[in-house]
Amino acid sequence: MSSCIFCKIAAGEIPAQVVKKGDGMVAFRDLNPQAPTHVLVIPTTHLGSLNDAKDAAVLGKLMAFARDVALETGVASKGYRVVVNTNPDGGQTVFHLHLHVLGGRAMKWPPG
Ligand code: DGP
Repeated sequence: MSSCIFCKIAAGEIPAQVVKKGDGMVAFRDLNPQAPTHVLVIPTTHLGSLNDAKDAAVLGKLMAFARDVALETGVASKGYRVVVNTNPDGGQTVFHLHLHVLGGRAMKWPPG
C-alpha cells in the first residue's frame, strides 16, 4: 500500500535496521524500543491488522519467523515476549500487521 510506512520499509524505500528477511517476511528494529531487544516482524504483503489475516499459513510463518529472530538475537533461552497490538484498544498505531519481539529484560504481567 503506497502510503504505508511498513510497506516502504519492506520495499527498502525508507531505511530501517533490518535483522532478518526472506520468505515474504522482514524483521527490523523498532524506532522506539521498549526493551533492549525490540524487533518488529512484518509480512511484506500489506495486511492492515491481525483481523485482516485470513491465511493461517501466513500467520504460522510470521510466528516461526519471530521465534527465529528471538533465537538469532540471543534472547530465546532467557525468554522473550511476542506481542500483536490490534486496532485502537489494542494499542496499534501502524496499520500494517506486525509482531513485536521483545527481550533482553524480564517482562511484567499484566501488560499495561
Ligand atoms: P504498534 O503500536 O503495535 O502499532 O507499534 C508500532 C511500532 O512501530 C512502534 O513501536 C514504533 C514503530 N515504528 C513506527 N514507525 C517506525 C519507523 O518508521 N521505523 C521503525 N523502525 N519503527 C517504527
